[in-house]
Amino acid sequence: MIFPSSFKIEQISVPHLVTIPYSHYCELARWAMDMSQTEYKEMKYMPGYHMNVVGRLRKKKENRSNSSFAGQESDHHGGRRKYSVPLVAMPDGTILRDSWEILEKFMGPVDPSWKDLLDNKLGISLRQLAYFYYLNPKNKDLLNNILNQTTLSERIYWFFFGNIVKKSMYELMAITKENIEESKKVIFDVFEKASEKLNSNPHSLTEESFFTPTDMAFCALGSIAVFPEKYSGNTVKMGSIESFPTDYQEIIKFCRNTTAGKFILNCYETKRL
Ligand SMILES: N[C@@H](CCC(=O)N[C@@H](CS)C(=O)NCC(=O)O)C(=O)O
Repeated sequence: MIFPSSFKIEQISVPHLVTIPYSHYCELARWAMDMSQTEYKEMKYMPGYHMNVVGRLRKKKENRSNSSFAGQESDHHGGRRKYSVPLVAMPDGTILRDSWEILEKFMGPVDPSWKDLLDNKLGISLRQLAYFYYLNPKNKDLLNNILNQTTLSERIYWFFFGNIVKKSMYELMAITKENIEESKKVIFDVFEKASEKLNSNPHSLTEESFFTPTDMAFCALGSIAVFPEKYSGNTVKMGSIESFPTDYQEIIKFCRNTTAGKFILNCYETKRL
């Protein structure tokens, strides 16, 4: 394909999920829509390229979410929420504004204290960690693998503007060596907390005996720490972990070996379509 698809919200007849396809917040939204067997279309964009479409859909402030956003890590102004994905454009003209509204609409309510921890701590820290490795020029194959799955115009855009986009991503998400150490601690802490809970109830992070929307949120947002085979329902291939830098592989192997990591791998294996 030469250009990514675009659409007019007034003309759609099924929900349109707008994503940066490899994002774990977008994966949460996608999994909720897949699992609820909703008919929908996914509109995928590379960072930078997404701003035009998303900015148009979120022009009105009421279409911006109040949950975490890329830039919160660097104390960026909340106006950045204008460009946040995922969102779902509904055929009636309304917008579901973030992964949480999408999850709750299609799967049901989420435990509020887990939501806060997953949205503001785990999701942000894992994004910082993953971008730290994916954007590093030393690991250019990781990014190239993602770019190879996009349209020609996005690849051309990244060829010319990639370095500018990367620089602004580093600043926006405060991606530094020191912050990565802090992110790792947060990730391991949340995995430990989830493992403790799952050791007492192997079915769910909640009191239920089945897979709840809260569990889906933990699995999708935590997936970037364990890279399950069916990540993204195979919408995007992230590359095999053997090709990742050794220190990144070690973090993944460590997380995979925790009770929480095993839970994520198992839920992906048995529940991800
Ligand atoms: N709390 C939001 C977080 C969404 C988020 O941070 N999305 C990132 C992708 S991981 C994003 O939109 N980045 C691009 C940008 O902000 O311009 C949600 O749950 O949807």
